[in-house]
Amino acid sequence: SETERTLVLVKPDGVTRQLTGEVLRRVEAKGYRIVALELRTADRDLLARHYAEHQGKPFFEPLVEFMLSGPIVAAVVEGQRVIEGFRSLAGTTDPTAAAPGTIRGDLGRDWGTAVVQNLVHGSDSPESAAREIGLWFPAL
Ligand code: DAT
Ligand code: MG
Repeated sequence: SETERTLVLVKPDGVTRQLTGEVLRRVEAKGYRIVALELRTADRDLLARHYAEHQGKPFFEPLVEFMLSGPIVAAVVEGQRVIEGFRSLAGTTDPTAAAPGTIRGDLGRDWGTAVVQNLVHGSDSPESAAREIGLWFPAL
């Protein structure tokens, strides 16, 4: 298999809870390489593009509002099969159900909010990764 790149986001809940280092530590300890890294506050247009697949769903507006609620750490991470590998490190979407040992399973929980706050984003396919890296790091 060839080297892949994926987009990793530490979402506003992760940055606010000061878990950025913990997330990046796990990425690096797994042996993946951080090739781009930025702390930024997103805007609505970027988030609408990023989450285009979820437009029209009941959690879309709460999701965008949550992602606008504070700074995000965006990273491009590289390695063999890193797209699948980071999704595995992150754990399943619902942090209550996510397996212990994963970022979401160890560090996340249900806070009773309209959108699931689960600390991190990882691209879900090579097509998504290319599209999302283009949105967040157009110069790469
Ligand atoms: P993932 O982030 O695991 O790829 P996704 O792409 O299906 O999950 O959804 C994007 C985010 O939206 C997810 O991280 C949390 C939130 N979300 C997903 N499904 C939800 C639901 N049924 N209710 C509330 N929030 C949801
Ligand atoms: Mg997704």
